Amino acid sequence: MAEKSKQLFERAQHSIPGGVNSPVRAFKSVGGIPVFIEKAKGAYLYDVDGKKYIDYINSWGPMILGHAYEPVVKAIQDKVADSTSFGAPTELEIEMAELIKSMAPNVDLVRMVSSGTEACMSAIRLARGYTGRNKIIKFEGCYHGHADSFLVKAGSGLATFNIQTVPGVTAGVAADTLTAAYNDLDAVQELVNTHKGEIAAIIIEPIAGNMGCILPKPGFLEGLRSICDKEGIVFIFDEVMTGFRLAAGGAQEKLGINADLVTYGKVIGGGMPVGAFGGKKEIMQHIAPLGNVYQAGTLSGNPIAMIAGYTMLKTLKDTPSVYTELNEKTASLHEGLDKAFAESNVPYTINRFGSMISVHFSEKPVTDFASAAAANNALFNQYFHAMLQEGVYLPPSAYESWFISTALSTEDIQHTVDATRRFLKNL
Ligand code: KE4
Repeated sequence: MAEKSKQLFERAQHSIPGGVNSPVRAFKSVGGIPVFIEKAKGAYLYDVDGKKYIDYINSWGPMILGHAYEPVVKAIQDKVADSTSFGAPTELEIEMAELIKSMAPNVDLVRMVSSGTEACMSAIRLARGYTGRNKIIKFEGCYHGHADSFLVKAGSGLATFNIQTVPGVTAGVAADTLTAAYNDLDAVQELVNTHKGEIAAIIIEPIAGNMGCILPKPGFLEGLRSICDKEGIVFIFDEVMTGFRLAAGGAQEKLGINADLVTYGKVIGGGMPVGAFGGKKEIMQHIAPLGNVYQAGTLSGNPIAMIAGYTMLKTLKDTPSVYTELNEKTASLHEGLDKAFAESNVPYTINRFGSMISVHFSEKPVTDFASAAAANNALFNQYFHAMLQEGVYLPPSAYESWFISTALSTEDIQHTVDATRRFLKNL
């Protein structure tokens, strides 16, 4: 089984740390050998041994319209002949910025970068430069990329591998990152009282996706908004996962809450390396070359990445029914899984918002990192492998949201539910 993947994984480890270019791909927490992918189309991945999988990762979010979405593929093919990068301004970057502004609320100016990490890192630096303050508040289990300031009680791969403190992140940097539990507004108020006038920003995943999918309790985000208004703190929505996925206007639109700065990644690039940060002119105008908060990138606004992202976003903007379809498919998956679990005596809880969903083997509600960590994640790891055998590719960690694409069919959903039922029966 997976002979070629096994050989490739062994070979990869001689030249790539851990054999992968991003830790979450290594199956380290779920165990076993990562499958190496040959190609993908629509809702399906095909590994190097020819096995087909229903894909619930979708490149960790970008493949919202399914893999190898024709218009994006064609746009890239047409564009690439005119060179892959200029390092000089282009009209396409203006069109991309204008398109983002037409979709995202509260974005007067937007700067393109090449990853979600770069977007979040730049937004934090901007908030610090704008306020003249040093500290930030982030939430335990949220992941904002791998910039030093964020690697404190972070989610995603750090939670998966239980990395509490990251070697190389200095005590000085870590000291400027304050943390609170997700959904704990009192803890945030306490931090703000203790560090009066020192906090530049509160950064949050408005719907968290890096400790599984975790929803904000009613009033939580509204409470953070009012604390930021009162204290002159920059409120940053990290919408790298939720942006253009929950709605054309992301979580800001869906939840009706205004952020001061918003960061994007994943869907915005249609699978190409793109991130962005944007917000009110009053803040964004501090970014170089307008202001002195320096931020730069050789391949920022790269024409190939831009045409891929522009084609993706334009499709999402022009076809709002995509969001209804995504939500309906996710609801139907939720319903099917719920039925399968309810028939078993296995404790579980399913969290869902829009097309983000996660299954937790927990009898208690999962509302923050502690409750996600307290679930029976060893059982999740067993579930992961049982589903992989059944040709269902889930994120290889209980600390990840599943991602749905419009390419998912009713049959795919039914197979996922049936495979889950078989797993539970065989326990
Ligand atoms: P990137 O630098 O990986 O493009 O984006 C970082 C990031 C920022 N903010 C949020 C909310 C994110 O989810 C991410 C990246 N997400 C992970 C998956 N949970 C990327 C997968 C990986 O690390 O390989």
